[in-house]
Amino acid sequence: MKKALITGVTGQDGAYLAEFLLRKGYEVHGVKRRSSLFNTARIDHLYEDPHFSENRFFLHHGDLTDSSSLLHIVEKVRPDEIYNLAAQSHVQVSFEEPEYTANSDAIGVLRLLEAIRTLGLVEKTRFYQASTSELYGLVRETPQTEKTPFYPRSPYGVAKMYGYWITVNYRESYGIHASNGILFNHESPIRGETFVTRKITRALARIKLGTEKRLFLGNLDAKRDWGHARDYVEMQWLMLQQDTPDDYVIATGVQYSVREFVERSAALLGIHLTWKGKGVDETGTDQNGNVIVSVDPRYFRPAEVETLLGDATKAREKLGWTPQTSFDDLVREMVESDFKIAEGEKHLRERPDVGLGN
Ligand code: NDP
Ligand code: GDR
Repeated sequence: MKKALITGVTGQDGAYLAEFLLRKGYEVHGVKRRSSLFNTARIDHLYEDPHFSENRFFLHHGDLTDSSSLLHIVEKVRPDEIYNLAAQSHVQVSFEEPEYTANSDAIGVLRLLEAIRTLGLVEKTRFYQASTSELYGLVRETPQTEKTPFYPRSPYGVAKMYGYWITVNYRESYGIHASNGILFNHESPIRGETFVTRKITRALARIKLGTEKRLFLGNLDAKRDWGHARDYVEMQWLMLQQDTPDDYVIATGVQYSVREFVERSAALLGIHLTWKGKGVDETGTDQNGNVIVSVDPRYFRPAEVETLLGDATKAREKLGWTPQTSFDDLVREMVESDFKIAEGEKHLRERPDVGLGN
């Protein structure tokens, strides 16, 4: 039975990948951080009572900023494949925590590669690095391919650039089977709630049910190439099944603006919108009953990535990979899921007997 180690297993991609690898018959080990509240909501359904012998899913405490924990876990598990998905992954937060972001997103990659090297696992352990379209930042050509020059625009992007190159370097220097997936934005119903897509679907679902009034966003004109996380984790696995390691762009090749994402979500919910530059309105609607979407400069970034559009021809030709989920289906799935969650929240709030109504 093959063994995989996933860092960032409690995140969006970690949850989909763990599920995917368990279905493929892997023994899956995940690295999770200690936190004061439970942080395993996305993977709880995969976790089985460790007292049962057929259990194939295991969690270990560790942190990308702590070499000793990583060395210990890699030595204990001796995985066939490591998927490095852990990262401080929020671009705006990286401007507020640049040093921590560099420690986890840049040096963290080095720590894992060094663990493979120093533990003598170069021949055994294959390595996947979660690289990103944020590397392109101020884009030099459209669409972006594996050959497009990088120009990161945030401490996150700069840290990920180190992660990209150290992965290439350990492949070339030591012969580690190490690959970069340059993934464009990918979303899902379990996307973190502060990324723009989930923020939109969550807020509009609540607005529809009357439990929230307003939606405040930053740059509405930013354009992204949005795919579904479920499709993208399959590619992460495919990359490690190749005889030769390599780097691949993973994208849909279609681009929409943040404004279009809002419009599509609102249309599915039957919400009529009106756009407003600034200011706060107590009611949340204009005189015609249209829901107001406002721009709050608080969500502007010191340096913005205005437009991203990927060309995944190489992945299509070499890995046989194509995305399965269209933009419309992605938005629909997220809206439907958040509407159900919002209904549940509303139901609880309206039940004084469970004490959440006050
Ligand atoms: P999430 O933010 O949902 O998940 C990040 C994961 O990393 C969480 O499990 C988080 O733990 C963990 N983590 C954060 N910091 C540390 C640390 N110091 N040590 C150990 N674990 C840590 O991200 P996604 O699942 O969306 O993305 C997965 C990876 O892919 C990330 O590296 C991201 O940068 C990259 N990426 C994502 C894209 C996207 O559109 N989703 C596109 C391109 C790249 P906790 O749950 O405790 O916070
Ligand atoms: P991104 O995703 O920065 O592309 O990074 P995010 O959803 O945060 O932003 C996308 C675009 O929307 C604009 N925007 C807002 N963003 C947020 N979060 N909140 C808002 O209110 C808002 N209003 C407008 C942003 O300015 C931006 O242009 C994601 C992460 O998953 C990274 O880890 C990953 O590497 C890249 O995608 C590819």
